[in-house]
Amino acid sequence: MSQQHFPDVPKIQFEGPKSKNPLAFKHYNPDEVVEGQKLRDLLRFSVCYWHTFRGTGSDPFGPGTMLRPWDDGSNSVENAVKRVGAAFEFISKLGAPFYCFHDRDVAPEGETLAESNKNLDAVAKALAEAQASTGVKLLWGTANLFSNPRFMHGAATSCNADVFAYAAAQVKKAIEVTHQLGGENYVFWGGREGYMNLYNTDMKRELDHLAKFMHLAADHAKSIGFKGQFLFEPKPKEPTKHQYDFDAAACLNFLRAYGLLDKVKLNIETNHATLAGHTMQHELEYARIQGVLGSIDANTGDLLLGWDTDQFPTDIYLTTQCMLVILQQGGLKPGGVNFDAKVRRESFEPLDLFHAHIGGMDTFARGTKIAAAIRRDGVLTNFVKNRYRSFDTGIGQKIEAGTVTFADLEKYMLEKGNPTPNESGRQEMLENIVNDYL
Ligand code: XLS
Ligand code: NI
Ligand code: NI
Repeated sequence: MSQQHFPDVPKIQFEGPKSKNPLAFKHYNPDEVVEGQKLRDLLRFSVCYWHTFRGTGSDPFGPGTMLRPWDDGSNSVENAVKRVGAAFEFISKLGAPFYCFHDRDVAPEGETLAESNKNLDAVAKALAEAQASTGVKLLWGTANLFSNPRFMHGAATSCNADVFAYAAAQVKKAIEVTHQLGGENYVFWGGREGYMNLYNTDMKRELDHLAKFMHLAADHAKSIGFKGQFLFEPKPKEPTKHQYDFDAAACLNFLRAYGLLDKVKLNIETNHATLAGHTMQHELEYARIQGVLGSIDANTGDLLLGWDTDQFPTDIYLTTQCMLVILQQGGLKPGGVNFDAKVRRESFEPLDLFHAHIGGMDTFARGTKIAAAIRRDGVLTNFVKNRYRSFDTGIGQKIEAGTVTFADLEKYMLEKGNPTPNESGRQEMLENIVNDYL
């Protein structure tokens, strides 16, 4: 691989918290062991192809701003293959073990499905070679079922059966390429699977179709021997007014209702949690307790802008809260921490891609160590355990065991008269304690 796209950037090294070198990790030491795992294996960082190598910096008010000297701006396969070189040089210099892509990020869409498949095969060959020469692996693949105008009414939930068929063919190919490249997961984000207005929508039929689509995908994966984990990515809105994969709870209800729970887990994204009116910690914890926390798309929104701004995570509180949940389940494997994040429109130089990812990785490494320290001391777990102790013995134990009726509880309370007095929830004290660890 020719090392020529980022000539001024060396391989990023861990230099420790005292370093002032902006092109070094201060906190992410891939070999450091936390709760029995090397940070490299615990965090499984991934660079996303779409924002990092295809993002132009355009917004609704103006065109792209990004300087990407390796990219000639054409839609040719040749350009796509050249971009693979730049991408893998970037990912290797950064030291991220994984990357993720949509079919249409890596290879240009052709005039026909056959031509698009051929383009994808050509670029997949270059990706396979780049993976082999750098050791970078594929965390997950997915299909872009939202950009092309054919998907205006959705893909699996389109009212047009031919569009369903087209989407199925596209996902079939995307799963095959993901399999061929050793991808460890496959993601469904329902781009336009939702509605703008119920006047023209048969919601029942659309949900049935979405479930049918996932079952067909799982069947196909089985038939080709793809053992990767399927992941469903919640997002409440944008581009549609209501997306069917609204949040972790809605996704879980969907998976359970349609018999997909043993086939699909969740890929939780921070900015999507915010748009759903939840914290990321809530979404992660909800998924975890239900056994479906598969992977995360790490980013953050801006509370003053109401859309998916996909900024890099730089908030240590946020990553600490994420890692409290992730450590509780022992990591995300085979999932990982994918930076579904983009540099700002004003950060248009290639170097900014390094600053952004280094910051994200360091912020997660810090969050991991802080969360591990909190867990080691047991401050939160002990408090929570003690808070619910009335369910460990006596009447509480009987309630949990399911051995009492409403009549029994009435009798108990009539005899006792009044409940044992409540105790403080001590929220402020706990917030102060968490601050002590930062
Ligand atoms: C968009 C989603 C998308 C998925 C992959 O908001 O986050 O990038 O992660 O299709
Ligand atoms: Ni995402
Ligand atoms: Ni997103």
